[in-house]
Amino acid sequence: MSRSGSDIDLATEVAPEVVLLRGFAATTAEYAAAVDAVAAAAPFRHLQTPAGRPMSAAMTNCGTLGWHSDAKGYRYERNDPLSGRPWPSMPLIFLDLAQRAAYKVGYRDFLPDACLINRYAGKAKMGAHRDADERDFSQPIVSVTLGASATFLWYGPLRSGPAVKIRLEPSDVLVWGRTARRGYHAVGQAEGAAAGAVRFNLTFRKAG
Ligand code: MD3
Ligand code: FE
Repeated sequence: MSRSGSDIDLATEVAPEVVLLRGFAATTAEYAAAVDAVAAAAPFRHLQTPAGRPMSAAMTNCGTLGWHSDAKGYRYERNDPLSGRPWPSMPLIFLDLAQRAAYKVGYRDFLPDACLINRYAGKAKMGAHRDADERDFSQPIVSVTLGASATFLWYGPLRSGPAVKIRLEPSDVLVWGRTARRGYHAVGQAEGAAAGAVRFNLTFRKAG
Protein backbone atom coordinates (compact mmCIF):
# COMPACT_ATOMS: atom_id res chain seq x y z
CA MET A 1 0.00 0.00 0.00
CA SER A 2 1.35 3.42 -0.86
CA ARG A 3 0.34 6.85 0.33
CA SER A 4 0.56 9.57 -2.23
CA GLY A 5 0.94 13.27 -1.62
CA SER A 6 -1.88 13.96 -4.05
CA ASP A 7 -4.56 12.70 -1.67
CA ILE A 8 -6.81 15.66 -1.01
CA ASP A 9 -7.05 15.86 2.74
CA LEU A 10 -10.78 16.27 3.15
CA ALA A 11 -12.77 13.68 5.05
CA THR A 12 -16.36 14.47 5.97
CA GLU A 13 -18.54 12.24 8.12
CA VAL A 14 -21.83 12.72 6.27
CA ALA A 15 -23.64 10.36 8.67
CA PRO A 16 -22.32 8.26 11.55
CA GLU A 17 -19.59 5.97 10.15
CA VAL A 18 -20.24 7.12 6.57
CA VAL A 19 -17.17 9.10 5.48
CA LEU A 20 -16.91 11.05 2.23
CA LEU A 21 -13.42 11.58 0.80
CA ARG A 22 -13.95 14.30 -1.80
CA GLY A 23 -11.68 13.96 -4.83
CA PHE A 24 -9.70 11.08 -3.32
CA ALA A 25 -9.62 9.08 -6.58
CA ALA A 26 -7.88 11.86 -8.47
CA THR A 27 -6.47 10.01 -11.47
CA THR A 28 -9.83 9.13 -12.99
CA ALA A 29 -8.49 8.42 -16.50
CA GLU A 30 -6.37 5.56 -15.15
CA TYR A 31 -9.33 4.10 -13.28
CA ALA A 32 -11.56 4.46 -16.34
CA ALA A 33 -8.97 2.61 -18.44
CA ALA A 34 -8.90 -0.17 -15.86
CA VAL A 35 -12.71 -0.37 -15.96
CA ASP A 36 -12.51 -0.75 -19.74
CA ALA A 37 -9.95 -3.54 -19.37
CA VAL A 38 -12.16 -5.40 -16.89
CA ALA A 39 -15.21 -4.95 -19.16
CA ALA A 40 -13.27 -6.30 -22.15
CA ALA A 41 -12.90 -9.62 -20.28
CA ALA A 42 -16.20 -9.58 -18.37
CA PRO A 43 -18.73 -7.39 -20.21
CA PHE A 44 -21.29 -5.20 -18.46
CA ARG A 45 -24.64 -6.93 -18.25
CA HIS A 46 -28.10 -6.24 -16.84
CA LEU A 47 -28.66 -8.86 -14.15
CA GLN A 48 -32.12 -10.19 -13.37
CA THR A 49 -33.55 -9.70 -9.91
CA PRO A 50 -34.78 -12.87 -8.18
CA ALA A 51 -38.28 -11.66 -9.17
CA GLY A 52 -37.21 -11.75 -12.83
CA ARG A 53 -36.88 -8.03 -13.60
CA PRO A 54 -33.76 -6.61 -15.26
CA MET A 55 -31.73 -4.22 -13.12
CA SER A 56 -31.42 -0.79 -14.71
CA ALA A 57 -27.72 -0.43 -13.85
CA ALA A 58 -25.39 -2.66 -15.85
CA MET A 59 -22.78 -4.55 -13.82
CA THR A 60 -19.55 -6.45 -13.98
CA ASN A 61 -16.93 -7.50 -11.40
CA CYS A 62 -13.26 -7.97 -10.80
CA GLY A 63 -11.53 -9.78 -7.95
CA THR A 64 -11.77 -13.37 -6.76
CA LEU A 65 -15.52 -13.02 -6.08
CA GLY A 66 -18.19 -11.31 -8.15
CA TRP A 67 -21.70 -10.30 -7.15
CA HIS A 68 -24.44 -11.97 -9.19
CA SER A 69 -28.23 -12.06 -9.24
CA ASP A 70 -30.68 -14.31 -11.06
CA ALA A 71 -33.81 -16.33 -10.35
CA LYS A 72 -31.87 -18.28 -7.71
CA GLY A 73 -31.13 -15.14 -5.67
CA TYR A 74 -28.31 -12.73 -4.82
CA ARG A 75 -24.88 -14.22 -4.18
CA TYR A 76 -21.16 -14.05 -4.88
CA GLU A 77 -19.68 -16.28 -7.60
CA ARG A 78 -16.04 -17.28 -8.23
CA ASN A 79 -16.61 -17.54 -11.98
CA ASP A 80 -18.42 -15.17 -14.30
CA PRO A 81 -21.66 -17.02 -15.13
CA LEU A 82 -21.52 -15.52 -18.66
CA SER A 83 -18.18 -17.12 -19.54
CA GLY A 84 -17.64 -19.75 -16.86
CA ARG A 85 -14.19 -18.23 -16.29
CA PRO A 86 -12.84 -16.53 -13.16
CA TRP A 87 -13.60 -12.81 -12.92
CA PRO A 88 -10.76 -10.56 -14.12
CA SER A 89 -8.26 -9.99 -11.32
CA MET A 90 -8.56 -6.77 -9.39
CA PRO A 91 -6.29 -4.12 -10.98
CA LEU A 92 -3.55 -3.10 -8.54
CA ILE A 93 -4.52 0.56 -8.81
CA PHE A 94 -8.02 -0.43 -7.60
CA LEU A 95 -6.71 -2.40 -4.63
CA ASP A 96 -4.32 0.40 -3.73
CA LEU A 97 -7.07 3.02 -3.94
CA ALA A 98 -9.49 0.99 -1.80
CA GLN A 99 -6.85 0.27 0.83
CA ARG A 100 -5.65 3.87 1.04
CA ALA A 101 -9.23 5.11 1.42
CA ALA A 102 -10.07 2.55 4.11
CA TYR A 103 -6.81 3.24 5.95
CA LYS A 104 -7.53 6.94 6.03
CA VAL A 105 -10.81 6.21 7.81
CA GLY A 106 -9.19 3.84 10.32
CA TYR A 107 -9.61 0.41 8.71
CA ARG A 108 -6.02 -0.75 8.76
CA ASP A 109 -6.21 -4.13 7.08
CA PHE A 110 -8.99 -3.93 4.54
CA LEU A 111 -8.36 -6.64 1.96
CA PRO A 112 -11.23 -6.54 -0.54
CA ASP A 113 -11.77 -9.68 -2.59
CA ALA A 114 -14.65 -8.29 -4.66
CA CYS A 115 -15.10 -5.15 -6.73
CA LEU A 116 -18.57 -4.68 -8.20
CA ILE A 117 -18.64 -2.16 -11.03
CA ASN A 118 -21.99 -0.49 -11.72
CA ARG A 119 -22.71 1.50 -14.88
CA TYR A 120 -25.57 4.02 -14.84
CA ALA A 121 -26.76 5.26 -18.24
CA GLY A 122 -30.11 6.72 -19.28
CA LYS A 123 -32.73 6.20 -16.60
CA ALA A 124 -30.67 3.66 -14.61
CA LYS A 125 -30.75 4.12 -10.83
CA MET A 126 -30.69 1.94 -7.74
CA GLY A 127 -33.55 1.77 -5.27
CA ALA A 128 -33.18 1.56 -1.50
CA HIS A 129 -31.47 -1.63 -0.39
CA ARG A 130 -28.73 -2.82 1.90
CA ASP A 131 -25.67 -4.87 1.09
CA ALA A 132 -26.12 -8.09 3.00
CA ASP A 133 -24.60 -10.83 0.82
CA GLU A 134 -21.10 -10.56 2.29
CA ARG A 135 -19.73 -12.70 5.07
CA ASP A 136 -17.60 -10.27 7.03
CA PHE A 137 -19.51 -7.25 8.33
CA SER A 138 -16.54 -6.06 10.37
CA GLN A 139 -14.98 -4.86 7.14
CA PRO A 140 -16.02 -1.57 5.51
CA ILE A 141 -17.26 -0.99 1.99
CA VAL A 142 -15.41 1.51 -0.19
CA SER A 143 -17.28 3.11 -3.09
CA VAL A 144 -15.76 5.22 -5.89
CA THR A 145 -17.64 7.45 -8.35
CA LEU A 146 -16.29 7.89 -11.89
CA GLY A 147 -17.78 9.67 -14.91
CA ALA A 148 -20.96 11.59 -14.14
CA SER A 149 -22.27 12.80 -10.77
CA ALA A 150 -25.36 11.44 -9.03
CA THR A 151 -27.28 11.94 -5.81
CA PHE A 152 -26.68 9.30 -3.18
CA LEU A 153 -29.36 8.76 -0.54
CA TRP A 154 -28.47 7.49 2.92
CA TYR A 155 -31.40 6.13 4.96
CA GLY A 156 -29.53 4.36 7.75
CA PRO A 157 -31.07 1.47 9.68
CA LEU A 158 -34.63 1.99 8.34
CA ARG A 159 -35.68 1.94 4.69
CA SER A 160 -38.39 4.49 5.40
CA GLY A 161 -37.99 7.96 6.76
CA PRO A 162 -35.88 10.91 5.70
CA ALA A 163 -32.68 10.31 3.81
CA VAL A 164 -29.44 12.25 3.89
CA LYS A 165 -28.72 13.39 0.31
CA ILE A 166 -25.14 13.53 -0.89
CA ARG A 167 -24.08 14.62 -4.36
CA LEU A 168 -21.33 12.24 -5.45
CA GLU A 169 -18.97 13.70 -8.02
CA PRO A 170 -16.35 11.95 -10.10
CA SER A 171 -13.34 10.92 -7.95
CA ASP A 172 -15.34 11.06 -4.72
CA VAL A 173 -14.86 8.06 -2.45
CA LEU A 174 -17.24 6.92 0.29
CA VAL A 175 -16.16 4.61 3.10
CA TRP A 176 -18.69 3.21 5.48
CA GLY A 177 -18.63 0.47 8.03
CA ARG A 178 -19.26 -0.48 11.64
CA THR A 179 -22.75 0.79 12.60
CA ALA A 180 -23.37 1.98 9.02
CA ARG A 181 -22.35 -1.26 7.33
CA ARG A 182 -25.91 -2.60 7.10
CA GLY A 183 -27.60 0.73 6.39
CA TYR A 184 -30.12 1.33 3.62
CA HIS A 185 -28.97 3.42 0.68
CA ALA A 186 -29.99 4.30 -2.87
CA VAL A 187 -28.60 6.25 -5.81
CA GLY A 188 -30.33 8.37 -8.44
CA GLN A 189 -29.77 8.71 -12.17
CA ALA A 190 -26.48 10.00 -13.51
CA GLU A 191 -26.60 13.78 -13.99
CA GLY A 192 -26.75 14.59 -17.69
CA ALA A 193 -27.85 11.06 -18.53
CA ALA A 194 -30.45 12.40 -20.99
CA ALA A 195 -27.53 13.96 -22.90
CA GLY A 196 -25.49 10.75 -22.77
CA ALA A 197 -23.55 11.10 -19.52
CA VAL A 198 -22.66 7.81 -17.83
CA ARG A 199 -21.70 7.20 -14.21
CA PHE A 200 -19.55 4.31 -13.03
CA ASN A 201 -19.34 3.20 -9.43
CA LEU A 202 -16.75 0.83 -8.02
CA THR A 203 -17.78 -0.92 -4.81
CA PHE A 204 -15.05 -2.76 -2.92
CA ARG A 205 -16.06 -5.42 -0.42
CA LYS A 206 -14.61 -8.23 1.61
CA ALA A 207 -17.23 -10.71 0.49
CA GLY A 208 -15.78 -14.14 1.26
C1 MD3 B 1 -23.75 2.38 2.42
N1 MD3 B 1 -24.05 1.10 -5.28
O1 MD3 B 1 -23.53 -1.55 -5.53
S1 MD3 B 1 -22.38 3.24 -3.75
C2 MD3 B 1 -24.21 -1.20 -4.55
O2 MD3 B 1 -23.65 4.25 -6.68
C3 MD3 B 1 -24.55 0.23 -4.40
O3 MD3 B 1 -23.50 2.26 -7.48
C4 MD3 B 1 -24.42 2.47 -5.35
O4 MD3 B 1 -25.26 0.56 -3.52
C5 MD3 B 1 -23.79 3.05 -6.58
O5 MD3 B 1 -24.62 -1.97 -3.69
C6 MD3 B 1 -24.07 3.26 -4.15
C7 MD3 B 1 -22.42 3.71 -2.08
C8 MD3 B 1 -22.82 2.64 -1.13
C9 MD3 B 1 -22.80 1.29 -1.47
C10 MD3 B 1 -23.10 0.32 -0.51
C11 MD3 B 1 -23.41 0.68 0.80
C12 MD3 B 1 -23.15 2.99 0.17
C13 MD3 B 1 -23.44 2.02 1.13
C14 MD3 B 1 -23.67 -0.30 1.80
C15 MD3 B 1 -23.93 0.08 3.09
C16 MD3 B 1 -23.99 1.41 3.40
FE1 FE C 1 -25.51 -1.07 -2.11
